[in-house]
Amino acid sequence: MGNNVTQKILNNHLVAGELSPGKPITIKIDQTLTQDATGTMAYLQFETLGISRPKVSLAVSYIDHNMLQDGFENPDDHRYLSSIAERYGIFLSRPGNGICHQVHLERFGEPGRTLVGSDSHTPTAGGLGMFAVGVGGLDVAVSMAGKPFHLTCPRVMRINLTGKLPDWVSAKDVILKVLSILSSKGNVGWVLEYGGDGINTLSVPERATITNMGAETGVTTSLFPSDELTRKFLKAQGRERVWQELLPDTDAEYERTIDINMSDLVPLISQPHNPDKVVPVEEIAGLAVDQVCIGSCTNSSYKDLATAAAILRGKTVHPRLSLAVAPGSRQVLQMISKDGILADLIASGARIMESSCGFCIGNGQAPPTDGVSLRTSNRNFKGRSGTPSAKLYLCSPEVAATAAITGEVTDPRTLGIPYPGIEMPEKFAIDDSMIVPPQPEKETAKVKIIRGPNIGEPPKNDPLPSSFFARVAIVVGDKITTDHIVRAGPRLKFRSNIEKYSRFVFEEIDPEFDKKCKRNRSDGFFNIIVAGESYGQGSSREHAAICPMHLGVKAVLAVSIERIHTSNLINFGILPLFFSEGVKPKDLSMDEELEFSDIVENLREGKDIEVKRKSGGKLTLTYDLSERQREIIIAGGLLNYIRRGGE
Ligand code: MIC
Ligand code: SF4
Repeated sequence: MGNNVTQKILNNHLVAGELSPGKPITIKIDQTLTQDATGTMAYLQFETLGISRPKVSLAVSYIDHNMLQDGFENPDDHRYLSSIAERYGIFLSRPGNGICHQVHLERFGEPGRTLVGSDSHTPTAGGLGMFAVGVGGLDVAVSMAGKPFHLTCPRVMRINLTGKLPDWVSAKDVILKVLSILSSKGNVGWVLEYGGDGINTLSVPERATITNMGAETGVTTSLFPSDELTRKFLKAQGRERVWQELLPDTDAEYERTIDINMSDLVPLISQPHNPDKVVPVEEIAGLAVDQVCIGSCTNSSYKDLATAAAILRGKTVHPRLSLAVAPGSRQVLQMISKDGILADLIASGARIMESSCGFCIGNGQAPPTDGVSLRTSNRNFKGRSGTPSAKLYLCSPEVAATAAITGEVTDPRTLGIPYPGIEMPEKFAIDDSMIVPPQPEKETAKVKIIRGPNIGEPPKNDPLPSSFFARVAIVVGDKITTDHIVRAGPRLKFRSNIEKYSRFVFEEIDPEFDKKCKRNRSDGFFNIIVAGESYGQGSSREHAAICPMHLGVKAVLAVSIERIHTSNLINFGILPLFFSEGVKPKDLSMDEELEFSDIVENLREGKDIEVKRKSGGKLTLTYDLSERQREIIIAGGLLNYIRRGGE
């Protein structure tokens, strides 16, 4: 039996374990990336590991998320990150150089290599044939320390693309179609591997749109083979030397296959408040729109912006709405400014934003009250935009630009103009002057790390007590995202200060949560979070585990928990537990008191956890943890575990 692309890369990087789906394995990591919003915490933890230089072939620190600088906190974070990069020999992509995933694709990604990044959209690099996984900051720090990366050997699903995208239908519609089939839950442990004749019509930036938003299905990663089109992209980026062919064997096997004929696709749109609520655009045509935002790591390539500009050329943005455009990288911005595309956008009335995450993470451009905002980004969770009552729709640049002219959701096929049909450029503008490369170690050993007053301490935790009392501090429903747990937007500036950030945990759901947790702690109780399905969906922000840890949360009891968040909980010593048959989250109530006994012994023996309810009766809780993961929790988290010599 032959190998698929995923198996080939994993085989080449396997350190320990057996490549059998569902089994724990460790792999060698070639590259790491961080961004500023998760990076400060990643590097605070990296510093405690006592390593003088990263032990991976390439480590890049991007500053792209937190750019508003409405106070000293963000610029202090940027300065901390740049001093860390200089001191430890890490590439630094300076503010203004672009969104991490777009820049990584352009300047650093290499087919056949492994990448971990402290951002859930790291699989964007899968568009180049990389095995790229989004993880928490601590996992990146540990990878930089040269430790192999632990994961569950994935099941591989082939997404078989045939046909060719019709005019006005684009790569975004492919991934929206995939999301409509797979939904955003129940896909933990899978890899989506794209194949079929249809991929020969998709350029690398288009493939990257697809692998990027694959994150919304909850899979481990998504990837394309590396073929002649990959070579063409790398050549256009002046990096043909890193190209290698990587195709599945003709007799490669997949656990599941989904066929999508791209010729049958129509423009799609995802409705509030989850990316998987996908319908054809024509179904909601006529809906009045207040805002259009084009950009984000999903759709901010040269082609995306050139397509939008061609649609907008000679027209003015509809009087009802505001159009924001954020180019994905400085390379994209330089190119569109040289060939007049930027001028077209400006002439149409577009508001040109910095090359950064911006609106996508609620860093400015909040929509009006109850506003309808059409975005080319990948997440439309409630409140993410900064306006809790806003309704976010996710669509392609074609659909977004069309709505910017008509003022309402409009099927672009009805516009009556020829499809722009923009090709990927033969040559991209290459200018790495905003990327600071590492200097020799002897020259940087004395570089001073600059910490502003908002840069806190790396998180600390005690080992898990074997027996303790806890109170249910919150009961939440299904699909609670990390945006619900700890908001980004205006709270982003506290990413390096756990003490402060912790005050805002669950602020939209229960503004008293932190106070309750603190009160329970002073009464001698730990805290428990009770949740429904798909808890922790979305971002990789480990703060969604660190802040609860800081507030004395010892366990999350849920119906199911998403992959990255599960690892983050484990990394910070919080037990991810599941209800046994027949019990539901709503069977537990707020403030209910629970007694946990002999947990450490039970965990070591792999036994279920029995909890005594003060209200009477018992609760049996289960878990799905490897022996190593159990030991990490017992140690009080990954940092403690490693300091004690754990691998
Ligand atoms: C996101 O899109 O939610 C983010 C912001 O990029 C996060 C990381 C973060 O919270 O800093 C992600 O996707 O991991
Ligand atoms: Fe940035 Fe948005 Fe992409 Fe996250 S999803 S990396 S916030 S552009």
